[in-house]
Amino acid sequence: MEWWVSMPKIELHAHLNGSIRDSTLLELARVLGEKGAIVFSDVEHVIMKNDRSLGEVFKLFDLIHILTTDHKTVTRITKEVVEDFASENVVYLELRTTPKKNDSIGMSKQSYMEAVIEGLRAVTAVDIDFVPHKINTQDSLNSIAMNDACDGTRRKKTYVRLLLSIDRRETTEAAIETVKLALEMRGLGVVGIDLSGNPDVGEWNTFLPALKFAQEQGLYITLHCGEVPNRQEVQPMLDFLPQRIGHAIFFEEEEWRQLKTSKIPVEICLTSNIKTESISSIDIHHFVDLYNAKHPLVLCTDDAGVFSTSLSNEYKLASTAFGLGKREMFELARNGIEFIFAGDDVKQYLVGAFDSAAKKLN
Ligand code: 6MZ
Repeated sequence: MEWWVSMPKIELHAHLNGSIRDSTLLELARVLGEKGAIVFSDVEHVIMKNDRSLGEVFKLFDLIHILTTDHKTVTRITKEVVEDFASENVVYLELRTTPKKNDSIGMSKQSYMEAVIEGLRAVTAVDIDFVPHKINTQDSLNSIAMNDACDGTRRKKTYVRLLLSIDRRETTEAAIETVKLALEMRGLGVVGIDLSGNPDVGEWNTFLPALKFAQEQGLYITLHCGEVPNRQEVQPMLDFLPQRIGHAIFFEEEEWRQLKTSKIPVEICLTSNIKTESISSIDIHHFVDLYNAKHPLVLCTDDAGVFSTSLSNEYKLASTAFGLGKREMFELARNGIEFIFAGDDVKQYLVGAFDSAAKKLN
């Protein structure tokens, strides 16, 4: 197995409906095609298209949502997405999704999220830890050591935590409803809020009341920030002091300075930025500047399905494009532990898992 696959990894920026297998999407489209709800051949080439502008990506999401938004399918895709990440040694996954309402099929934001949690419970390929509970650190470390001693027999364990996304098309009231739901579902692995959706739509002030409320209530917050040029937004977003931001592409000089001073960790999604042509070529990606400045960074997939990538592939890509070796990439992955939206007990477990993997790194 290649080192970028076998090494433990942490995924902090993955959208559920962007991470679906093509084979599943095609199967769902075929079924809807047979029912006459869509024309399969029209949809097939949209799903299989490889390069899309950012605007086209959001049109694709509207299509994906038509295919996936029923309780049974939401459960299925959650299970598959988590199993896919676990199979490439993602030891900690923060999965984000936009709770959806669809009265015609009796779906509320809450029942959508219950279907997601059902999907986590349905995972059988690995042990999933998604409900926050006090971990006995010594027992965890013993179990890592024991598993190392009898390699091959251990069941893999993946931590999963959930972030509820506010879509930029939503109203203030809808965004507040999502935050309230996140608070109600805290005991079920929901740890924070993400602001995402088409960056050309909506205004920061619309979401601010909901985000402030989330912040006051102690939920973790990550914002898509600077995915398109928007002078009105980047600075207020940085002033808000979210725990992390995603992308950080279109920043002005002063905004870079503010970001670096604030030390807000950045979720970097290389393939997504290149495929949407937000960045024209990987060698000018801001990863390099932030990495050299030792700014907190974490490599992520964004939408592994839509962009035909995987977290392992993102590590391989960064290693090749920026001339970083296996050890540097391992350190980069391990540094991500500091920015996860989970408690010290989970962090300590992950440190143990990385330490144990480091012994096998040659
Ligand atoms: C901004 C994105 C995104 O929530 O239905 N999403 N938002 N920028 C991106 N970069 C390409 N990729 C995905 O997953 C799909 C939703 O995630 C957001 C969009 O709102 C998209 O509809 P869920 O599970």
